[in-house]
Amino acid sequence: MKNVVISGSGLYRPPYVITNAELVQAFNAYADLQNEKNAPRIAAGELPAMVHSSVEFIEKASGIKQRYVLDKAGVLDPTRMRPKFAPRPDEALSLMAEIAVDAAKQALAAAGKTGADIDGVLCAAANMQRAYPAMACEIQAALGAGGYGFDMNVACSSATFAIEQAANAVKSGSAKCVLVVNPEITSAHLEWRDRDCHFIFGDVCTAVVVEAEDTATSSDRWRILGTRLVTQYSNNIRNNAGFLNRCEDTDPDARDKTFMQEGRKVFKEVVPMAAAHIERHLHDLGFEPTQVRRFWLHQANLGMNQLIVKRLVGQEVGDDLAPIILSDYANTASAGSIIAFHEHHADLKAGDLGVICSFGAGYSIGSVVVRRV
Ligand code: CO8
Repeated sequence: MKNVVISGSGLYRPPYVITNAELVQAFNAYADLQNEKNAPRIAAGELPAMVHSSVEFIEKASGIKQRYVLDKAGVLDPTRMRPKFAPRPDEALSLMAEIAVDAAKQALAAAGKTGADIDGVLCAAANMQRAYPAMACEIQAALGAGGYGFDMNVACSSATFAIEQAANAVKSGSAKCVLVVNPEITSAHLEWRDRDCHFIFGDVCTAVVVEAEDTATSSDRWRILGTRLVTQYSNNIRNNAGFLNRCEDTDPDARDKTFMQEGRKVFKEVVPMAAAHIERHLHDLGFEPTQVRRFWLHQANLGMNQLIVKRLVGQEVGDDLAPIILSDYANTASAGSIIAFHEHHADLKAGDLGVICSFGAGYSIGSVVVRRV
């Protein structure tokens, strides 16, 4: 079996930042408008009044301080509360493909490759812009890549699950050089009108190049020592938007057609699952968690990441062992652990061991154990 490496990564960062203060101001203005509109029903006890959000709560509960978005004005307009994107003609590059191509070109440049070197494109993300043709085919064409492309969705674990598919394709010889790209336009599926979750997500796109070690020319190579995926069905993170909605005659704007979660349950159930998963994966590869130089974890909640690493290494650890990027980016679904890897690997030395691990809806957990070549 060939050795397989991650030989380059890229990150597209959207042009706009929304701070917690800006977000809370817009949410509170929306809540005031709703309360005014519904005043008679609230007075009659038919509806609860909406309660204000708070910057202090958001930072304390999640560690998130700001998020990047593709559209700011629509999200912060208290009469709209969602991004506004102009529809594009079928002949134009679609929005998801546009940000994917940006991140992909950076990853290709880092790996010393061009689109022509790519013979597999996996577009892996928590949401796809359309049903078909696959986003991956459009991205493949825009990059001038050959081979094949397909889309895959395992929510927040889409990127790690795709890295396993890419590594297996290279190992088996069905592809030589695979691009994994994660365009996460989470702002379009976040319920900005729900106080419990309006602060959670941000937009971004990440990309990595996966190829055989013997074709890699980049000086920045990470040998994939092993990948492990697991899923366990749970309704605690759910979104019922789908192609059957119009046949069910349901309201497309109903609460269940955007992101919903039981955040407390997710926290309690996923922390032990993720810690045990990483520990077992490392053991099976002959390592102890204390030998890991860096954990690039999914970025959903600061406390969650601190607890997972504490379970693994037995003590409180700082940013050096498990870097946190969600303070700047918020939860970027499957891109979170890849942003952490992209921004925080340059200081590691040859021989250093690292773990990329995602966890999220499904539930789904994916770990990728790597060593710097
Ligand atoms: N401002 C002020 N107070 C608030 C707010 C707010 N915005 N929201 C809630 N509160 C109040 C509540 O009303 C409650 O008050 P009381 O105690 O009086 O009832 C109190 O704060 C505590 O509320 P919670 O118990 O809900 O707060 P937590 O401490 O549990 O924190 C979190 C909430 C931050 C959501 C936390 O539970 C968490 O982060 N959990 C983990 C979540 C997680 O990991 N989710 C993974 C989802 S990511 C994923 O898989 C991707 C899915 C696909 C993405 C699709 C794109 C959109």
